[in-house]
Amino acid sequence: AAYNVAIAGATGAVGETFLNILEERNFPIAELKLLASKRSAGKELTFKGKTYKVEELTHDCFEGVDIALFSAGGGRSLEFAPSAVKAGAVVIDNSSAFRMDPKVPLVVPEVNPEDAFKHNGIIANPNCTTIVMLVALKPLYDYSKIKNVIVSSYQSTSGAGAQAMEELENQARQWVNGEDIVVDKFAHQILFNVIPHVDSFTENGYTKEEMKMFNETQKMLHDKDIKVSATCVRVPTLSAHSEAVTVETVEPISVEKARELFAAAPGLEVIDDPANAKYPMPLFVAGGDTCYVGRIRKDIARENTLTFWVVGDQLRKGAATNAVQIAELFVQ
Ligand code: A2P
Ligand code: 11C
Repeated sequence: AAYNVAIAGATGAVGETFLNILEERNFPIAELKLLASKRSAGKELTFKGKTYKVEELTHDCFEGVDIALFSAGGGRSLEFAPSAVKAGAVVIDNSSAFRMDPKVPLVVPEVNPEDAFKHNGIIANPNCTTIVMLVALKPLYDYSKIKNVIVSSYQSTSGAGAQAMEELENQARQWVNGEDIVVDKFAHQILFNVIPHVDSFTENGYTKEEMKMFNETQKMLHDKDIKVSATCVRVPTLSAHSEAVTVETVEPISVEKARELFAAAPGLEVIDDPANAKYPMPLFVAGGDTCYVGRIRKDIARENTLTFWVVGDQLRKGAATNAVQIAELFVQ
């Protein structure tokens, strides 16, 4: 069987990655519809050597669509996803709009694939930072329950969209040319800086991004006892998010056991040879679908606690690849 697929937000950073992933994985597509704002209507994009014209995202553009991949911002998902569902499509939504809706499954195929089949038309793709962390936490969780997680993220500029990534490149050019640095997408200059502020702040002092890691982890593992305390930080890298994770488990897990569990987990590889300066880094992880874990060690400050470093391409595994993998669950 082949499916009629629509991509809402096809011109964005994740949208472009959707096209690459669908092509690389040879997803069975009958017809492809590329949707974006009115500004982009008529723009041409290439898929498998064929040129497609971008159309405006509207309520009645989903006729005959089987699978609609949304990554055009939460507002667009809230407005247009119900129209896609009404037209008979299954929506896989990359925004945060529906993630905590109890009627909407939130899925990472390596973590909770069975949840995908309980959908009512919409399946939510988790936040990229949560996905990368969960791919690594799942094999540990299957061995021992997890009490709590302390995580600091090092998030690439492309997580905030294609224009935000360009802002870093532009600031580098402006700096080299001795020009004024233009700040637009981030609260501060990102070049030569780190900004402990991803998404907006909430009343408890955490940002929305940090609370996504708390809430989405509980939802996907179906475990309200897991508490995730995150500090999400934007760093001047282009692609791939990195995370320093400290996890306290109910049962002790030795470093050797953790390495074995990580190595056997789907979607995850271990690069952990610090003596030879081998550990995962965003510069080398970007462009792939695997998450990499390294710096695995026993925490010296707390009992039953492991500390490690995990890196994953957030536009691919953190967004587009994960969404296409969800679609593939239905193709199988
Ligand atoms: P457009 O390029 O026409 O603005 P990113 O996350 O990289 O910033 O991309 C956002 C994506 O969402 C783009 O494809 C963008 O299209 C799309 N988008 C933004 N606003 C709208 C809108 N009002 N209607 C439809 N698509 C939108
Ligand atoms: C970032 N994680 O890096 C964000 C982008 O909830 O889907 C994705 C936000 C989300 O800025």
